Amino acid sequence: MPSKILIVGACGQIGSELTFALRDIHGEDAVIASDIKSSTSPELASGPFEILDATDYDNFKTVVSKHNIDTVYMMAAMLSGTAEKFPEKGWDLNMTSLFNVLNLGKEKLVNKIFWPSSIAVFGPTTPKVDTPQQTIMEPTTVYGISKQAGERWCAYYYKRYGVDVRSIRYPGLISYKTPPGGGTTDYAIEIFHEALKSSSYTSFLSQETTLPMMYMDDAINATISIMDAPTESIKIRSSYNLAGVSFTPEELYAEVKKHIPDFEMNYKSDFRQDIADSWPNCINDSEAASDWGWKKDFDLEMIVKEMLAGVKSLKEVN
Ligand code: AKB
Repeated sequence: MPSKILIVGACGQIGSELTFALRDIHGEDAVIASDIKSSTSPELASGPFEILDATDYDNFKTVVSKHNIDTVYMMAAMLSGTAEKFPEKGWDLNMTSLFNVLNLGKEKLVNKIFWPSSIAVFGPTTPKVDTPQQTIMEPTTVYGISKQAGERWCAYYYKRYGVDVRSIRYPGLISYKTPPGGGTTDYAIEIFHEALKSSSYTSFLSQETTLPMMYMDDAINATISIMDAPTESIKIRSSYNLAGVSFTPEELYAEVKKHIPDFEMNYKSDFRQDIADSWPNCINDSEAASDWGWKKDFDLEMIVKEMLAGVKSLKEVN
């Protein structure tokens, strides 16, 4: 049986688009989508799909053996906002699922692993501007602590057991195909849906909160590029900094308003403001560029155009 790719968390914001992209490259049958619940997306369900609880090692192992899996993209995670509401659950899901996939690598049941980290590994003591790859990391959220610890475990499993695990510190990701699940950067997606629905939006982050963001196409491109890169070019085995474009809610509002002139934006910060304030404004990703050729394509203007067209097309279908 030819070796295959497994996406864990395929119903999520990144997992769904990664599944479509990898199926385009390798063919539908070569990419097994999996999630803890069955998919409501006919597109996802049109290819092979497994119910998989990433915190259950035996369940994981069975799916891996059944499909002769070579490569796992472990995308299941509890994001920053939700994990603050359920700290122990967040820690348990994020760490147990990582250990399970790393142990599959250690047992040589899979050859290559992708695991996502995040800008949440940084904290209030980290330099906020041009945040270096190696710097002070004192995250103050459960999500950030789990990602920082996870990075250290990835580096440990690579060094000690030779597990080929690769990782990226994603900024806030902007996409329209699948809704995000409980992140601090979700305002930058909600704004498009509300702009088209009611011409007004109340941001849960203040107008001057600058955060690093990225369009999903760039994120998928980066994910596939790091996994396709030759082993010797992956010099960082914790996780690579990755930058897209940094902007504030106010700047995003101004760009959306160019397309929807009567669009109104209000601001009412909630608990996610503290989280956002602890993260960097913009990231230095020169090592991803020099080690495996990372380069972004989408700036703010392009993101806004693509998002408005994408969200509109969803509304026409529904
Ligand atoms: C979140 O807001 O929790 C995520 C992230 C930056 O990792 N989008």
